[in-house]
Formats: sequence, C-alpha cells, structure tokens
Amino acid sequence: MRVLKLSLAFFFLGLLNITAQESRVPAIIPQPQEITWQEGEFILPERAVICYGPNAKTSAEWLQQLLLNTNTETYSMKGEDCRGFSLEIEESLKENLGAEGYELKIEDDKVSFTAATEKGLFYAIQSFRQILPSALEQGRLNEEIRLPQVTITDSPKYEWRGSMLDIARSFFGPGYIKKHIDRMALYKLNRLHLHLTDDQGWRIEIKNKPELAEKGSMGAVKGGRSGYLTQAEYKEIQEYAAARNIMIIPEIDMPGHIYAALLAYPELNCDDNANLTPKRAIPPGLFHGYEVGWSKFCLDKPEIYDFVATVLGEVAEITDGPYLHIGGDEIEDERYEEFVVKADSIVRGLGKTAIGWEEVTKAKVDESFISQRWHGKTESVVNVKIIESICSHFYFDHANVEGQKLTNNWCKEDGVSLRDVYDFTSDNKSVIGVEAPLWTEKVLSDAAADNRFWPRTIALAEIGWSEDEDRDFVNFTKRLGMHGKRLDHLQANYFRTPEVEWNSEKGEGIFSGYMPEKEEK
Ligand code: TNX
Repeated sequence: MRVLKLSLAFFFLGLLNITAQESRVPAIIPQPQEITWQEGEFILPERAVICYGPNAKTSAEWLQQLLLNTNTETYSMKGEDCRGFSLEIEESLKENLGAEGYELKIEDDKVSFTAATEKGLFYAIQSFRQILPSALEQGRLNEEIRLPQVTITDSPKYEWRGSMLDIARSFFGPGYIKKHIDRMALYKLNRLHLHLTDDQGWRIEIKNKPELAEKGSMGAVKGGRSGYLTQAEYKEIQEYAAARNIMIIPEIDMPGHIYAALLAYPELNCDDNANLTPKRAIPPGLFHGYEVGWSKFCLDKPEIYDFVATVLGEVAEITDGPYLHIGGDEIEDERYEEFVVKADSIVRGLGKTAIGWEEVTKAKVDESFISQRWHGKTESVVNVKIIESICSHFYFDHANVEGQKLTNNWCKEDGVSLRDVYDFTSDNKSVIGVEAPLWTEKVLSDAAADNRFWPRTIALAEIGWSEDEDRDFVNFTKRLGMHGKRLDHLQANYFRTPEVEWNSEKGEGIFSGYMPEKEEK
C-alpha cells in the first residue's frame, strides 16, 4: 500500500490559520507516493558543500546549477554524508523504487538525495526544485531561504510518461522543442514523441534522400511555419533531452499521411497518382489543407520498401532510444496489413522496437510491437503493449474550454478540460503509460502551443506518475494553482483555466496572456 502522509507542519509557530499554513507547504507535482512534512526548517547556509558518491557527479552539477540563484555558495566534491547536500546512488533501492524512484530528505542541517540511478537523482532534484522558491527559476533571490523539513519516498506508476508534438503540420524548431523539454523535465515526464512527417511537411533530414528535406519540408498548413531539423539538430535535441531523462521517439508516419514524401519522390506514387484519393494535391504541388486520409504510398510497388528501409535506417542510426514510431493511422488499403508487418520487421531488423497508432493492431505484428491507442475502436488481432493517448482525455489540439478558437473537436465537442485529462484511469494490464499528442493543424505559433500544452500536460504528468488512490482533483488544482508563478517565471504561456485558482496575477481573464482569435486569422 502506498501511503500519503501529510502531517502538516507547524513550522510557522503561532500561525493557526490553516490557509496560511497550507500555503507554506510547497506544492509538489506529480504527487509523490509518500511524503511527510515535518516540523522544523532547513535554512540555506551561506556556504555549502555538495558531496556526491560514485556516478552522481552529473546530478551534483544539476543541484549546483539550481542553487546558483540563491545566496548559498556551493562547491561540489566526491565524498559522503557531508553537512549541506549529499547525493548518493544506492543500487539496492532499485528493488523497491525502480530506476526512476528516489528518496529526498530535508533535515535541519542537510539535504540528501538517494536513488538507484542518476535518473532517480534527477527526479529527487526536480522535487527539491519545486520546494525552493519559484522566483529562482527566473533570477537571483537575495534573501534567506527557509525550507520545510520533509521526507519523500517516490517512484512512478508508469514507465511511459509522454508528450507528443506534431512538427509536420506546422514546424517547431529546436528552440521551442528545448523549452518544451525543460518544462516536461520539471514534471518528471520522460518521453518526447516527435511527429516528424505528414502530408504537409517532411521535417527531418535524410542524407540518402535529400529531396525529402529540400522539397518535402517546404509546405505547412495554412498560416503554419515550414522547415526541418537537420540531423545535427535532431541529435542535439536528443542529447539535451537525454540529460533531462527524456527519450526522443521519432515518428515517420506511413503508409498514409505521406504526401510530403510523395511530392519529393514522385516515383513512390502509382500511375496517374491513383494512390491520391481525392487528389487534394498533385506532385510537385504542396498541400496546405487540413484533410486526412487521402494520400498513401503506392503499396503495389515493391520499391517503396527500399525507400522505407533507407529512411528508417537513417532515423535508427541517429536515434539513441530503442523505439521507432511508424505511424500507420487513418488509411484504407487492402495491402495495409502487409505493409505494417513488413515495416515492423524492417524496424526489428534495425535493432529497434516499432510503435504505431492503434490501427496497426489489425495486422499480425510481432509481440514486441507497441500500440498507441487514440480512438479505441480498432479490433486488434494481437496482444501487445499499449500507450494510452485516448482522444477524449489526451488530445490537446482540442479546446481547453468549450468554444476556444482554433481547436479541433471531432473527438469531444466541448473540449478536453483539465478535469477530463485528470479523470483518466485504466486497469488494462497492457498499458505501459500515457502520452498526450499535440496535433498542430491549428496551432501555428509557440504561444499557441504553450496554451494547448499547459497546464494540461501537468495533469498528464500526475496521471503518469502518481497512483490512482493518491489522486484527487481538488487537491491537484490547489497544488497547480501554486505553480502559476513558477510557470510565469518559466515563461510558459499557459492557459489560465478557470478550474484553477492561480497564485499569479498575470493576465486578466481566462483567455489572458494569449488570445488565439486575436493573434491568428
Ligand atoms: C487524428 S490521431 C490524427 C491526426 C490529426 C488529428 C487531429 C492520429 C493518429 N491521426 O492526423 O492531426 O486527428 O485531431
């Protein structure tokens, strides 16, 4: 049994006002498995030593960076149990806490971080970060910092806690992607799925098929940005993410949603472009519309598999993680199943594991395949692991509140509210985690992407991490409200949902900060 102990601190003596006390207890999101606030404080000293055990040097550097904006001068050294800060890897913790779990203890004279791996230490540091004043996110804080004493023992519910960004419909470059990674890390998300290709644009350089980036990247939805990631940029993003315990999951969407490739390499089409129905665009024209399900490879041509192998081969080469996402959504063709089985075996031949949208489970894919559930209507012929992205809870291209402009509503007409996200539960044993996609047909700027991602991604993070019995929407919204300023400091243009009482004054109304209907046509 996981217990949530919240023995409220009386560290501000004389304050019997519950509200004031509660606001003194920092809000940690996702809710840790076990947390006990204690009486007493830890006052950040003028000088402190950060000592670290074997393999914990990088974590010590993260902590040191976190303390840079405080008045505490730190230096780090190898060693154990010093007064101040200590970071230790203890492999035996793996049994109970897994690779990502951790213990964090704030006592009167020291703060200790313990975990089985550096991933766990990274998360201990993120929890500590949320206990520190949010102003540190932005700049120097020239005042004494007093922290409540606490003991946290924590580990995630799911191994897969993901966010997806569609950079194909409308391009988002390394700058935005890194910002997104920073914010994901604060909330202990660990997978960033990049939807790299679609009808409107091809966004990743493939050296053996140079026209994909050169020609295929020129399109975008109406009003959206075009462009592509070079392989060097992709790798840099991947490294940046890995340092924050986030794995990049690249998606090459096939055999449908493929027009950008078909215009770059027209030989992948059938005669008379019979594979394009209706002909919403014809090579070499670009496609700027929103419609789906009208393009596919010419599945009768064996050559398409050379193309698939070349592309996936290069993507596999530049990708550190074990997964390649092959798409597989929204396409009708009698050779669909054959294609999926072949693409799966190409992926396995490259030493990777294939992921696909749930339609892939109409085909007899290998048992290693991972299916990403989004509408829940596919009749599956296989028993494979599942990533939950069910649209009624996790489609962040849908409105934050009913009537929000520039949103899709095919899955849920009144939008996907914070509460809709939070109310997700599953008792399906095949589910390895959750992931929320942001499709960008109608998301044309960084500000708009922020508005759709935040704060719903924070609710997603709690679903991915915390046990169902530790979850409570009212309690969550209270903690989330206390993150308003932190999100402001991180310059996240979050949607100030009326479901939350924010601790920040920014903006004037529920659409404050960002008004899509004003910014975009
Ligand atoms: C369905 S979800 C799609 C996307 C669209 C999205 C819009 C999925 C696998 N396919 O191509 O962008 O709906 O909500």
